[in-house]
Amino acid sequence: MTEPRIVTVTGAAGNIGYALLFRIASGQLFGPDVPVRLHLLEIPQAVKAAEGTAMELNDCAFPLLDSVEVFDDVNAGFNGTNVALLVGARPRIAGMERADLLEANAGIFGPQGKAINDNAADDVRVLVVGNPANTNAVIAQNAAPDVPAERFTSMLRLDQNRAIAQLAEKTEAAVRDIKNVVVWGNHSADQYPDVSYATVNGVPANDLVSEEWLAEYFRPTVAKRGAAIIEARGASSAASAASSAIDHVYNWVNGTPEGEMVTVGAYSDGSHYGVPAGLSFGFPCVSVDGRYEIVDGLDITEGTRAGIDHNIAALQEEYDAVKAMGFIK
Ligand code: NAX
Repeated sequence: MTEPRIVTVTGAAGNIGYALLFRIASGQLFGPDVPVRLHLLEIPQAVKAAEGTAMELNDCAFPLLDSVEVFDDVNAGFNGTNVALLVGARPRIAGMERADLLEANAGIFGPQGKAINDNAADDVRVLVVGNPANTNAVIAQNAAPDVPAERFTSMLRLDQNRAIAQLAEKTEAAVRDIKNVVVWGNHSADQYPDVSYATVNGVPANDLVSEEWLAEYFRPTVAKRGAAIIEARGASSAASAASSAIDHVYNWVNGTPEGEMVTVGAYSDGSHYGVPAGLSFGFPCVSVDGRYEIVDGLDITEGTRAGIDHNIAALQEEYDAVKAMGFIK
């Protein structure tokens, strides 16, 4: 057994929180030898519900769960945090403009970033799930000048997993036989799911599927999957989002398998694929020695270039909007 790790989950009483917490407590976030201490951070109105979830977590008698505490104070909630999963966010309600949504969420992710800066462990790793995830990650990162910028990530892994599932179905392959699917850019319908580097049982995916299928079915299906889930379930993706958050952090801490890259909403320092500095952008990454590194030098087709550029424009617009509101220096 190693030292227990503190994991803070915001929005712990929400749908994703409920699907996520039990998997963390059972040891799937770090592995079977790492005990966890869970901090459940909520807004005051949802503390009672989070306490109910804490009771259930205790009732599971997970051998790796050392403690569960519920907080509504950000500084206490992030005290000593090794992994922060920022799930809670303000949803878009009818009549809300995009600018209102960005501002409402900046008011959440700014203070959370500062609280992480001031209270979390030196090795803190942050994954932003709450939407708009990429820009929320930028806001949190800007409020945390003492934390290395690359420790703030946003979640594109669900998009990657959705893309793998579609490719597996089309090629009648097992998911485990598919490697190196990438989703560039924004966790929104703007994203660019890309099979240029993907293999299916070692065969290039591009040899197995047509550009017509990619353009007319694959890319729109993956990009609009969130809306399709809402339409079918009457509620947004929860278990699949939680599962992808587990994948993201597990690989970050334990490494990516040899020869495989995964998609991370990673901090751009301006030196990769023409993405401006400061954006949180879906990039192909490998995890080496506990750090996600962007994979450079991939051949970029004309189609991929257009997809990347489209996402740069979308994310730069959000960045400029929150900067004009004063949330980014
Ligand atoms: P829910 O509405 O079920 O839960 C959100 C929870 O966050 C609520 O319990 C609420 O009280 C809490 N919360 C709100 N403000 C908070 C704050 N300041 N501090 C702490 N907690 C706070 O939403 P859920 O279905 O769990 O989804 C959560 C977020 O994930 C949403 O923004 C959603 O859009 C986003 N998603 C992101 C995905 C991704 O791939 N990046 C995919 C799934 C999901 O759509």
